This record gives sequence, structure tokens and C-alpha cells, in this order.
Amino acid sequence: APLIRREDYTAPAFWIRTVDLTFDLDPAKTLVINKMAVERNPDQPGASLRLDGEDINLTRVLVDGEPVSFRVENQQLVLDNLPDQPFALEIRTTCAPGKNTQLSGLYTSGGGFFTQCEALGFRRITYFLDRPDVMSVYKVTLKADKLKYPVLLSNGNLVEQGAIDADRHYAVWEDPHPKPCYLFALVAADLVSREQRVRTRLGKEHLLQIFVRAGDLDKTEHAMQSLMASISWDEIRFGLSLDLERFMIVAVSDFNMGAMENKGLNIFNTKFVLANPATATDVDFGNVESVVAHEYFHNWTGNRVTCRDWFQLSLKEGLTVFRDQQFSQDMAGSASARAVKRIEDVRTLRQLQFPEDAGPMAHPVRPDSYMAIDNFYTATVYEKGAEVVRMMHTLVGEAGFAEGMKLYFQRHDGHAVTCDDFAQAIADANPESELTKRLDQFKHWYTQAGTPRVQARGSYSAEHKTYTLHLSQNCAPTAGQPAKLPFVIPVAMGLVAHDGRNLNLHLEGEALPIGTDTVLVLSEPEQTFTFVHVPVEPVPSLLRGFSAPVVLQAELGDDALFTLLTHDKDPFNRWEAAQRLALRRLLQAVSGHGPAELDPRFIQALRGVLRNAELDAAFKELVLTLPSEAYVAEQLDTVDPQRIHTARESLKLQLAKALHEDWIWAWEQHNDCGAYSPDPVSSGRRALANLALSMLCLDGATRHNPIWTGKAFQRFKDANNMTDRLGALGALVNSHADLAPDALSRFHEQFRDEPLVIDKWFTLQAAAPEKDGKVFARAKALMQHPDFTLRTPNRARSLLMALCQMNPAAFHRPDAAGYVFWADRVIEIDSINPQLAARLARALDHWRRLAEPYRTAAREALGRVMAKPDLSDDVREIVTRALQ
Ligand code: DPP
Ligand code: ZN
Repeated sequence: APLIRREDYTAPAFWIRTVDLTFDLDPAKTLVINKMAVERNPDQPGASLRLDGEDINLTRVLVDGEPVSFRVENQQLVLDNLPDQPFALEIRTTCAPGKNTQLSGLYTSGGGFFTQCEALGFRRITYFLDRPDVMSVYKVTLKADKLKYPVLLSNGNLVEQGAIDADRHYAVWEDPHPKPCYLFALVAADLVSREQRVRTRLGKEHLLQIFVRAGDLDKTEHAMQSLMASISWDEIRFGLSLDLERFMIVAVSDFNMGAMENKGLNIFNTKFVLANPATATDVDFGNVESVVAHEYFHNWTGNRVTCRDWFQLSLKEGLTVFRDQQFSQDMAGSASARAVKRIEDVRTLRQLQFPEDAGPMAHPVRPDSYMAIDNFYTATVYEKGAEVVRMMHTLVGEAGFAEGMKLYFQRHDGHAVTCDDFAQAIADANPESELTKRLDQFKHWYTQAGTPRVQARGSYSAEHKTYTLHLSQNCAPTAGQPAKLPFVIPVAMGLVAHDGRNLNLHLEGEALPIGTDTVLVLSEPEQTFTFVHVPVEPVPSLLRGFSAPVVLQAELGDDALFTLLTHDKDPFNRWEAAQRLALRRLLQAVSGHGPAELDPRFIQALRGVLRNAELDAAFKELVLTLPSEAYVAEQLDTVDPQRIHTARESLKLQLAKALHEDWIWAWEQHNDCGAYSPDPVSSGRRALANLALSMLCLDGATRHNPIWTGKAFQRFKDANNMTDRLGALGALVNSHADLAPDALSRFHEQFRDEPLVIDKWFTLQAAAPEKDGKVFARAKALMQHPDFTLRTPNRARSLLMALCQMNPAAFHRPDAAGYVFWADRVIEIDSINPQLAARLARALDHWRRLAEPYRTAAREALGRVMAKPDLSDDVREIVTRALQ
């Protein structure tokens, strides 16, 4: 397929004002009657109408009720010589939902019908102008077997339903809000629902429904609570109210994405909606809360105001991720719990987005071209996009940002717009802000790929009591962007004295000090900031709260980092200091330079955090967890995954041994949380207890001391919630304890009818720390397990992503068996579900930075995938970029 370019955008030649769809649903052959009211765009007189279609059979085309001549060209239905006046267009097609393994368009799952139309799935249902800037009002009639599909749903309001004959029934839905076709949805299935009526601040009544399979009703309470909380949060924070009488969520177990924000009818991957204490972990509860919120928030940021074209994807995704992150922080409550959420978000950004921005898939938050848009639902568009919105929020302040949002909706409600429109609205509402003064430059965040580096150097003059901070920035070239212009980088910061005081900041030339933290705006390649009346030499605490998505190179020595770890008022930078101290030691161990033994001072500092009565358990767990192998790899020019693994495992074991008594203390203090509740305090306690247990098992397993693995086994059997049960199972499996196989088979037996739990069972085994090739062999063998299938994305990911993306030491093998396995799976899945295959294909994005023999073997594997006949565009784009 050719590259599609942002600069080639043109408005549509026709508008489709209304759509009247009738579905006669049958897995083998579904008939779709599509009646549209079409109007020519007067700017394009004489243009032909080109409707997109894919994998559908055309049976009839009528214009104003009369048959017309047409052509089908490159999968498009082309109609020439259409009238200048509005006309009625009727198209009949059939499709085979039961054979749709791509899970895009109309497909079957577990005996029901479901749809997924974003980004380009609607063309697999009917011929249409499948682009987000064509917005239409929909009426949808569903006809289906009554017994098999008792529930018939589509967007908007139910206006009619009834029997057709003894076996079949129908329902008619109308959605009053004009929408792009990617927000269309239908469901026909045998489902039950949890219902809730709510009254919003505007005084309107709404019906909330969550539809699931009959056995899952006891897993819907948390999603309903999250939905109600999201509705009131958006009203309070942004003045945005629910605009529908009915808001529905449907759970489906075969789904490519996490969830989909179809107007009034969100469709969710079961993984992000179902949760109860017996089957879901604290992390799952948190994910359900944030994904429910995310999809709900899309109702305004995405649906009411949508994207002009798919290059603008971050207009809705970056903004909506920012909103769901803010929501989750507010839900977490305490300052410390908010900081924990921020640390987790940054960890994700660094682990997924930074590598993406440094590899062959690097692209701007607003990409310039693509082959398959599905490949651009990325960490860059989502997570970096959210950071860009967050920086605007920092530069204009919370109230200013709320004003900007108000203006954005005043200007653009009901329209399909661009990232520029969004930034302009935020800026225009805040004419005096730093954002507005440098808006054009700020927008380099949308146009330039790559992670900027910020160097910081400070010097103190004891004589003048001044502290001079020199900041500079640069950004490495990325594909197609050899030279970068400087970014606008908000640097939140403070100065910390070695005795622990957070010093008052007084910038040279200003009349008054400005408190103990401020935001410096770095917009030039180099800038110097001078602070006066600084009583003692300070340690700079820079990029507090991770105020910009950059790599900070501050060259702080261990002394300075220990000071920040102990005294910084910003919890993010306390954690960051510990990560830097640990990273420094990990990198020394990997390179073989420097001691392989951890120094007492570092161990003592971690002990100090662990035993600190002021700190929350959740924060301690984050500080005591070493940086991941992926993050270590990110720091290196040449990556030897086995060396990194060996180094990290060795340091982990040292921490297990050196802090043995402290881990026992931590376990004893935190392992009983009483009745289960997923709140931040008790989930933090569970996280710390589980970390302690895994450290104790690790130490025990190396000494063949069965005490702690025995305790873990007991815990595994007795736990009253999935977080503790899985934590104990993980402690056994990850330490390769003798009891692990028995525990694994008991776990499988107990949860054999819970697919989401069986996914965890696969993941745990495939992501375990590699030891003598056993993990790889086990993962390969699990492909033959009767519960394994490539057709359900969650299941395929549970094994394959765990092995190929999350477990570098098991995947990158000197004998190349990991790469052979990977290539075989990518090729196999490509024929079933190209979107899924393309995700797996990205596991070798970074082959160029691998050391030998990995590098050569990885390239060969990529070549094998590339040579597959009929390779999908999705996979072709990933592999082509990787090999370029
Ligand atoms: N469903 C995906 C999301 O909400 C794509 N819109 O991010
Ligand atoms: Zn989204």
C-alpha cells in the first residue's frame, strides 16, 4: 500500500447527512441495507463519489431509488455524474461476521455479534466515506434470532422493538448526535446487565448499563462505580455533562484494543471492565477505573469534538489520556497516592515511549505519514501526547487550562478539528501565558519526533551566595528529521540543602522570592538562571513531577542523589534519585567496570526508605524495585540482553540478602490487610508485602531454605484475593522454587473457567526470569496447551507478548531460537489478525542496537517475515521501517 500523507488532506467531495442502516444478522451471511442522504460539497463540483469498502459483497446500488452504473476500483465504489442536489443513496451488501478473524468491522465472539470500527472498520460493514470528518445522524435497525441474540444494541436511544415472527425479533435505535462512522457500534448477543440510574448536576436522569455474559455479573460493580465517579468528575472539573439518556458498556472477550468509545455504546475488552477481588488484582482494578474513565471522557474529547483526519489522533487520545490520568490521581486522594500514580505513569512512558522515540517507529505526536493507521495507536500518540497536554496545563495553570477547554468546546463542538485548533484554544484563553507567547515553538512537540535531552550544570558561589543553573537542550535526529528546532520545556524545580531544607527561591532581578518551587521555561538551546540569597550550596531538584517528557542529564554525584532521596519535598524526585542510584550501579555491573557488590551506603539508604514510618507502602515498593531490564537497555548504545539480565538478577539477589531482616519486617507489618478493598493504602500494603515475599523466596531458593517458599505456598492457598494469591504464586515461579509447578497446576484447576485469570497463568510462566533456557522452553510448550489460541488477542498476548516483549533474557537467545519462534508466530498470526501480528512484530524494533550474535540473527528473522507472501500492510510497515 502507498504511504498516506498528512499534507495531502483534502475535504470530502460529499457529505453524508443521515444514515439509515438495517442489519439482518447471521454469522454466515449478514445483509446490510444502507440508506444515506448525500449532499455534494459545493467546493468540489463534478467530483465522483468514492466510497470505501473492504471484504464485503455488493448486491445493489440505487440513487434516488433508481439503479445506476458504478465501478469498483481499488476496493472503492465509484459513482460518477451524481446530481448537484441532495440525493438518496441506497447500498446493499453482505458480509460474513463468523469468518471475520481480524476483529475489525462486524464479527462474532462467544456466539454474539460485536463491532469495532476505529479506525477503518466501518468500511468492512458497508460502503461509506470512512473518514472522521464526515459526520452523520444514524438510525439503526437490527434483526436477529430471538433466542440466540436476546439483546440488540446500537448507539443512542432505543425507539422501537418487537417480534418479527416466532423466531426473530428486531430493535430500532436512533442517535441524535452526528458522528463519524468510526463511532458506530452494534451488539447482538445473549447478555445480562447491571443497571444504575443517576441524576447529574444539570438535574437530568440517565440510565447506565453494563452488559456482560451471565456468569460475569458479579464482576461489574467496580466498573459501575468507576463510571459514576467519571461522570461526576467531568462535571466538576470541566463542566462537561453526560449528553445521552442512556450510556452502555458491553464486555467482549475477543477484542484488539483495550476498549472503544462508540457514542453511547462503549465496547470493552473484558480485561478492562470485569473485576472482583477473587479474579482481579489491584493493578486490574486500577486499569478498569482508568479505562472506564478514559472511554467515558472521550464522549466529549473525541466524540463531540472529533479528529479531522487520523493524523490528528492525539487530539483525542493525548487529551483523553491526560484527563484519565488526572482523574485517577484525584481518585487516589492523598498527595502521596497521587505521586505514586504519577511515578507509575512516567515509568510506563519511559519503558514504552522513550524506546519507541529512539527506534525505527519514531514518529511525531502528530505523524506525517502512515501505511496502516492501526500501527499509530502508539505510546507516542497516547502517552507522549498526554505529556504535551500536561505541559500546556503546567504553563497556563489549572484554572487557565479549564478556561482553554471551555473555549475549545465553544469553538469546535460538533466539528472535526486538528491539534492546532486545540493548542490555539488553550493559548487564546490565556493570552498572558508562557504558552501563548511561544505557541508556534511549543508546537514543535507535535511535529518533531525524538526525546529531547536536557543537560543541567550548576555552580554555587559561597562568596556571592548565588547559585547559577545552566540548562541546555538537544534532540537526536530521527527518520526524516535530521535537525531539530528547540522545544519549549517547562522545568519544575527547587533547591535542596544537604541538611534537608528545601530553600526559598529568589531569581536574580526579581523583587521577591517565589517559594520553594517554581517552573523555569527552557526555550533556547542554552539558558542560564541565577538564584540569589542562597545560604548554602544546594542540590538542584530538577524536573519535579517529571514536568516534561525529556531525558535529564544532571550529572549529580551519589552525595547529591542521597540528599534528594532523603529530603526532596517532591516525591517523584525522591523516587527518581533512588532510580538513578540503582541505575548507576546496574550499568556498572553490566559494563563490568566498577564493583559487582552493592555498597553499604546504597543498601542503608534503601533500608532507610523501607523502614521510614512517614512514607506510604506503595511509594516504598516503587523505590525498592530496581529499574527494569528494558530501561537499563534504553541507556546503552549496544545491548546485550543476557548481560543486563545477569547484572540485574545479581543486584536483586544482593538486595534480597542484605535486607533480609528488613524484608521479614516488611512482610510481617504489611501482609494482613483484612477484608479486600482496592484503595491506594491497602493496595500499596499488598504491593510491598508481595515484593518482600518475592525477595524472601528468592533468597530462600538460592540457599535451598524452604521456609519462605513454604510460607509463600501457604499464602498462595489461603489468600482471600487475587493480588495476594498471584503475588505468592509469582514469588514461587520467579524464584524457580520446587513448589512452583504444584502451585501452578492448582491455580489452573481453580480458575479454569475464568479466561482472564488463565491469561495471568500464561503470562506468569512466560515472563518469569529466565534460568538455563527453561522459561523459553516452557513458553514454547504452552503453545500446545488446550487453553491456548491465537484467535483471542488477550490469550495470544498473554503468552507471546510476555515472552517476546516483557522477557528479554528468555527471548534474546544466543542460539536465535527466540527469533525463529517470533517470526513463525508473526507469520501465523498475520493470516488471522494483522493488527495483532503487527504489535508482536514490534518486538524486534531495536535489533540494530543488539550486540552480536543477536543482531545478525534478529535481522535474519525480520527478513523471513518480510518474505511472507501476502504480508499485511500492518506488518509490512513495521518490518520495513525496522529494516530501513
Ligand atoms: N478505543 C481506543 C481508545 O479509547 C481508541 N480510541 O483509546
Ligand atoms: Zn482513547
